[in-house]
Amino acid sequence: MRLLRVLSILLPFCASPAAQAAGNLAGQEPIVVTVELGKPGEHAFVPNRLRFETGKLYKLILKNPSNDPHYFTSHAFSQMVFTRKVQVTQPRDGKNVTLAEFKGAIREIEVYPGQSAEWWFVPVATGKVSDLRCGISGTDGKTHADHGMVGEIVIE
Ligand SMILES: [Cu+2]
Repeated sequence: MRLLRVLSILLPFCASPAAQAAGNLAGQEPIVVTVELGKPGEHAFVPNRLRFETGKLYKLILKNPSNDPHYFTSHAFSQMVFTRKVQVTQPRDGKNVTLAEFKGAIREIEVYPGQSAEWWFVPVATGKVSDLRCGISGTDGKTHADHGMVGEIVIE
């Protein structure tokens, strides 16, 4: 099984201090991927197709440039990654300042209008999932997903 093979590669890195020198994910430069949650007048993920590779460290920036809160929810995806941390950041004096850091398994992230969050993770299983969605309900009783705020994630 592919998941087990990747875990068997990753786990020794956590096991002993000696191994950290060679495979320390904390010291690895992340691959930065940005997804915008919503755009003016439209509920959508931009882009709505994401591609990652197992064993690499990613910093997924979830940026909400719209006037509505939005969720980044994919339960299938959350089962296929090892989360290193989630950070809440805010621009201050031209720099991005970290306000808070969360560790542990993450299932979904909500980002408020004009704000952003960073999900740092390492994919540990391959596959294609199409349950990425924003489940927030609008005043019309429909969810943002009903309006097209859905997406697909491929892990190779
Ligand atoms: Cu939404």
